[in-house]
Amino acid sequence: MRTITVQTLPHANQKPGTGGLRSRSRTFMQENFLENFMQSALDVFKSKNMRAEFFVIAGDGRFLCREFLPRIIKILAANGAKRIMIVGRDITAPTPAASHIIRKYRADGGFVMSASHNPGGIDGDFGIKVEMPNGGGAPESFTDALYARTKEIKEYKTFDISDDEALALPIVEFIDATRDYADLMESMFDFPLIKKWFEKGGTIRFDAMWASTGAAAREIFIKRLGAPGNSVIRGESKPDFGGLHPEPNLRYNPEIANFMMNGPGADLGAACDGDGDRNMIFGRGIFVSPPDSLAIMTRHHKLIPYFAKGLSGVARSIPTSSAVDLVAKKMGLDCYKVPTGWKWFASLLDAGMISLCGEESFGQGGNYIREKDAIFAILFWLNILAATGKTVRELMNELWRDFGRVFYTQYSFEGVDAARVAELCEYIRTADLVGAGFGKAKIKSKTELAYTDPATGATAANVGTEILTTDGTRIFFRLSGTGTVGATLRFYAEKFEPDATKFGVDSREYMRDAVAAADRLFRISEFFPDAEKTVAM
Ligand code: VG1
Ligand code: CO
Repeated sequence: MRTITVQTLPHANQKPGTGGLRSRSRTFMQENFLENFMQSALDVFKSKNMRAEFFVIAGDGRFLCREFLPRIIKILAANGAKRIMIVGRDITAPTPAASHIIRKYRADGGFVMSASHNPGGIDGDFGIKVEMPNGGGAPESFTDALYARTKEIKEYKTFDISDDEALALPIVEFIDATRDYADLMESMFDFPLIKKWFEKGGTIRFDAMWASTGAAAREIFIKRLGAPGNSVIRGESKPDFGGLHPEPNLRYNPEIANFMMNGPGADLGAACDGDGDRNMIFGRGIFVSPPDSLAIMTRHHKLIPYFAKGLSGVARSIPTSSAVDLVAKKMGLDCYKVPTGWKWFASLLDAGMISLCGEESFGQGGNYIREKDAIFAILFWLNILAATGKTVRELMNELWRDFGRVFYTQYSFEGVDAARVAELCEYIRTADLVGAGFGKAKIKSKTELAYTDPATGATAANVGTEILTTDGTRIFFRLSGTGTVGATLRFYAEKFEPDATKFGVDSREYMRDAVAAADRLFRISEFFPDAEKTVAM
């Protein structure tokens, strides 16, 4: 095989964010953009003395996945890879399935071609998640070194062979994208019990949003569990996700929301994102917020065969509401709070400190892999429904009755002017807001949060700003790290409500005054007079 060394010039903006490197597809199509990033990643593996011989390559099926596959293979091979395992011939698999395969086959790491919930297609986004031997995203120590490397790269190694020859290299093997993953799910949940629940008429409506989970969902829900044949919708994989923005929340998936809230509905409604790590859950006429979903999972974990012996601890991201804290406290479980990004859970999972965790952005997962997992979360719910015989609404009512309800809302200003965002952040950071009015209440504290990982000692600065008020509202605010245009600001607001007569109120309605007060406090209409507010929940 002929290894060649190609001269290259650095590309700007190859800094990985919350979940890998993301850019416009057209940016990724620039000469050597992909090659520079891949070579830099491999250089970091080597500089950190990590083994770099066996890699898994996966993708969520979006535009460029198939085209980039042979180019990635050539670079890995030219850099000494001895084994390359590809998840599915069509490069369409959920990220959690890739995480499982890295772990199961003990690979040295992996590359997942996905920009997750960002739209796909030539005018959409592309991305690469760099995965570690634990099956989780690279920590900041790795991505910082990777970014530094991309700024000085001068050459990369590749094979001088055709794309077809690359795919046919003897070190390349293709494995079934669904089987290992479905087997794993079957080993964790009570499939016979869920099967009976479907036999007795239980129904699910699962929306794959034309992305990566359709095949796994059909295999698991319909084939193995016997759900009705029409349970999976938008289940074919399309390179541009049919033009959808595959982000399961109330803003970007009004279809499933409408089907579940206004009928005809199903016993369980769910949707997932582009790469199958996020999920949105509904019962008949009821939306379950992700923080509440994590609280329910924690509360009922003993019903899941895999968790029957108990949890070592739980964790949530800092922007997630405190609903799970209340449950964990009563159950005597440790509850950790980590910065945004699944890698912060991964180190606690590696250390055995937690076995279940979740973030507000529609993701939960456990210690069996190192990524969040949509189908896992949906099976968790199915298992609870089947084991208790209760409805989603009954389970939610019980949660609120026993612990109180933590009302929660999340909204963003997406792709706004980065310079204005910098000004706003500076204003919030420097303004003396403590004591300022907040509706009928006052601001009690304003804190810039930093974090030290209790397992590894790794630190994170700029986690976000937390504002507490005298009426018990918590506002959290941070910059997104997954956008590809301008800057995206995220706001999170929660308030604990013990009064049962108020539990039935819609959370966006309940939080309306607090959001209006926060907008005034942060002078949002001055900074972003025209920006649309994206309300996720
Ligand atoms: C968002 C979410 C975060 C999630 C990340 C990756 O990040 O807020 O919770 O971990 O996306 O999700 P940000 O920085 O834009 O807020 V995904 O589904 O890659 O894998
Ligand atoms: Co995702």
